[in-house]
Amino acid sequence: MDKDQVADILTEIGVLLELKGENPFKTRAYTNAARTLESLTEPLATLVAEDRLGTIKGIGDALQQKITELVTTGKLPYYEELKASLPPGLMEMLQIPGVGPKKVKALYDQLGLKSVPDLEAACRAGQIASLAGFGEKTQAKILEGIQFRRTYASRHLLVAGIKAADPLLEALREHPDVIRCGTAGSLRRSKEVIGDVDFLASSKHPSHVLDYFVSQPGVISVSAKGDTKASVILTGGIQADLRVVSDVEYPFALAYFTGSKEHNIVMRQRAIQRGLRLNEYGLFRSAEETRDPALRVECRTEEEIYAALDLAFIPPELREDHGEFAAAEGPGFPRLIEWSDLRGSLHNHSTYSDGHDSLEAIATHIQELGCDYWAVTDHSKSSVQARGLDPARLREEISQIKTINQKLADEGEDFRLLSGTEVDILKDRLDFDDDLLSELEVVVASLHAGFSADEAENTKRIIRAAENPFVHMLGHLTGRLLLEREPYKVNQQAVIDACAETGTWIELNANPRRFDMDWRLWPYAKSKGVKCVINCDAHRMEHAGYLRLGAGMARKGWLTKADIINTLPLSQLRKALQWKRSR
Ligand code: DGT
Ligand code: CA
Ligand code: CA
Ligand code: ZN
Repeated sequence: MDKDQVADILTEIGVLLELKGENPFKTRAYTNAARTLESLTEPLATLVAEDRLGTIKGIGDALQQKITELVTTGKLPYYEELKASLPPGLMEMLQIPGVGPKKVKALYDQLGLKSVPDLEAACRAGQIASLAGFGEKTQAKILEGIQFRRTYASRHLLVAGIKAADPLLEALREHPDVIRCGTAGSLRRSKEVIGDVDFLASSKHPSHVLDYFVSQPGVISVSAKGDTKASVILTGGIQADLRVVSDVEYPFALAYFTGSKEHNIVMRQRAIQRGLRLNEYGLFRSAEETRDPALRVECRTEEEIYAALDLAFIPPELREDHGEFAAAEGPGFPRLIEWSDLRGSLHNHSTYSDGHDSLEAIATHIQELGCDYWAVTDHSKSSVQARGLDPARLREEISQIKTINQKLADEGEDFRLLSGTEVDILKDRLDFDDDLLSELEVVVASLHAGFSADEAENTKRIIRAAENPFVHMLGHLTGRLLLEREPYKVNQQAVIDACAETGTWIELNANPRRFDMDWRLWPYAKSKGVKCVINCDAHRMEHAGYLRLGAGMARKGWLTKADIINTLPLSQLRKALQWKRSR
């Protein structure tokens, strides 16, 4: 065991002794010894081997013995026994802000609380407030701390990160001392789920920028603040880092902190092969690690860094070491899809099923947004919980859509609603028969309920849906809900092959909880010639904004405008909707 591992155990012993109510001198001896070890300049093993531990101030006989035991055997029965004598949940209780060993001991001794869930329940029952030394305020604070920890310790949807980051980025842009700024990390790479948000800024006065940043309204607490970096918790419990660098360093820091780690490793290797060193501070003409400005290869932008390593610029979304280097060494990248290329969404809901808005309201609002078309694909009758339509209601909806479109035409508007359905894939058939499907302009087929635990069975059902000549596309292929529900089992590659065979499109569901089919599979689908449809699956008009997120995810899947059906203008879309039916 090295000194850091030993120090950690001594610190823990100190805490455990405090929880046991040992006298403060004894507990402090352990904590102090841990600090001393951490600042040692020579290896602990040497001190032990030469029997010199006793010469260090503050390490008495008992401690010498324990440290020696840890260094030589890697074990300490005294520590194991101490740990076993207390409920393991107590250590976790200590991680809640404002709850120290004294409080944990009181809670354990007086109320028998052994874990964070125990503590939460006691707070809710109002039992903490009446304990000596606690009170209402402390109780509320503990409860808040528990909830806080639960949220920010976890991972977050991309959309939550963007929502939290946008106002702060706006604020940074406005600050007079900020030269350049942006987001980095997984958010910039458009990962579907993120750990934390990374901001980067360049400035001549980092401390001004940091002071300003931590005092923004979106910042609910400051976890750490130094000369060039701050870590904070944003509204919604998302952790964020801001790093402030010089403007010369900015492009290098941006590339480094955008990652991914895997991408960075390849970049660094390429630099080394060229006799250079790449790190967060720069690209240096050097054979070893350095940050000497005199050796820096000047790059004003990320583009210039890639060029210096003989690479085409790699869009941030592709920096996952998923084949981007081969492309960047060769021909470079085609122009990836931009969200403004999208002209509408082909899977959406209205008040006919479980949507929030009426057909009229949808038509008015979506047209104002500048879309060319919007398919209304309400649920089919088996989706009872989503108020699925029976054939009669669906025909009623088709007729109302015709009326609305007629009115639009009379007013000289080009925008159109498209009639459709999101038809349930049932065990051995689709929820509507082919006659009815043939009356609809857009048919999305989705597996909603009753999927099997058997991958082969699910795959078979979905492929059968793809084989139906009236099904244009498959909706949310795996049914996953990010951070909530695992995907059901399905052989996605086999489904893609079947879609290639039958001329069926696959949805990229742009709902930020879904992003399904996953970006990792799109390069394969593309190689098979399977087209993508980026759909909002809107249940409210505001969900039209998902198109932007969906485009980010499609970029991550290497897709271009030509790969995506809903970039087509209405007349061409109508033709495309006939392809499969006329085969
Ligand atoms: P996240 O926050 O878990 O969603 O993922 P990232 O990618 O945002 O990771 P984060 O926030 O830990 O760090 C931001 C970037 O900094 C990361 O994408 C690459 C770079 N980075 C961080 N640690 C390392 C490292 O140990 N080695 C290398 N090469 N790069 C690193
Ligand atoms: Ca991050
Ligand atoms: Ca980070
Ligand atoms: Zn739907």
